[in-house]
Amino acid sequence: MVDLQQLYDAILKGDARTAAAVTNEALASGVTPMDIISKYMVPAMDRVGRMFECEEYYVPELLLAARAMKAALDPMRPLLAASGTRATGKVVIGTVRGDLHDIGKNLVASLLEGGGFEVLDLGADVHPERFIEAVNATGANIVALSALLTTTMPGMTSTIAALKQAGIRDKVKIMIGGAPVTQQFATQIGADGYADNASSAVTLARKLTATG
Ligand code: B12
Repeated sequence: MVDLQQLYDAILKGDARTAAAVTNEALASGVTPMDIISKYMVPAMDRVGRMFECEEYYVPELLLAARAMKAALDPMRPLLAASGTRATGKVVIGTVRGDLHDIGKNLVASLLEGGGFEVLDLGADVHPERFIEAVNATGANIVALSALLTTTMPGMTSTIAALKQAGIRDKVKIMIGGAPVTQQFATQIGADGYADNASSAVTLARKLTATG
């Protein structure tokens, strides 16, 4: 029986090899990606966040934990994508300009794929113009924006303004998220929806693309 507590500990210690190995073992023994993500990976990253806040961890430890998260997420991607039904919509997702945090955004992207959406992930530190190019190139019907810093939240406002300026705001639904983001902020900047975690992001994306 695989001990998933080891995955939690590996993320905490920034041990990417163990994180990947335990995840592979868990998947092989039939544990679902959603259980691994929600019961072990997200709680581990939350703990890392708290340790950073009380100065037990510094930026190098955060980077190692982020690398371990990625190593655990990678073997799950094909499974998440395969579990999806036919494409229900196209999503362009990215972390806004100036912001390098991509762990939560990656989880949202993977779960959207798992939920049957076609996802183009533009990465982190994405300029508004890049979102516009991607929407035009793919015909996406959802733009998903992530921000983890209070100082980069205005990047969401300017991305929406740029989409308006380019004449494509009404062709897409815009959903936003990230730790400092709130429903109130979403309403204030004219986004179409907000979700506070990756599973709710999938529910929201389905709601936003539902017809009739
Ligand atoms: C890991 C981390 C880093 C890593 C990021 C690595 C990476 N590849 O992502 C590194 C070391 C690079 C980093 C750097 C910095 N960080 Co940092 N970081 C964190 C930390 C500890 C965890 C973030 C995380 O991954 N959480 C786990 C994921 C799963 O949660 P999440 O991102 O919130 O995502 C979930 C939801 O929000 C939602 N969601 C996310 N995106 C989206 C998008 C959509 C569309 C939807 C619907 C939902 C959604 O779903 C996700 C999954 O459930 C947080 C602390 C915290 N408690 O959040 C600080 C934190 C965000 N960082 C902080 C700071 C200050 C910084 C730095 C400025 C530090 C510095 N002095 O250099 C730099 C800034 C660099 C930059 N320009 O971006 C502050 C921000 C303070 C603020 N209020 O603005 C925090 C809050 C720590 C703190 N308390 O001080 N950081």
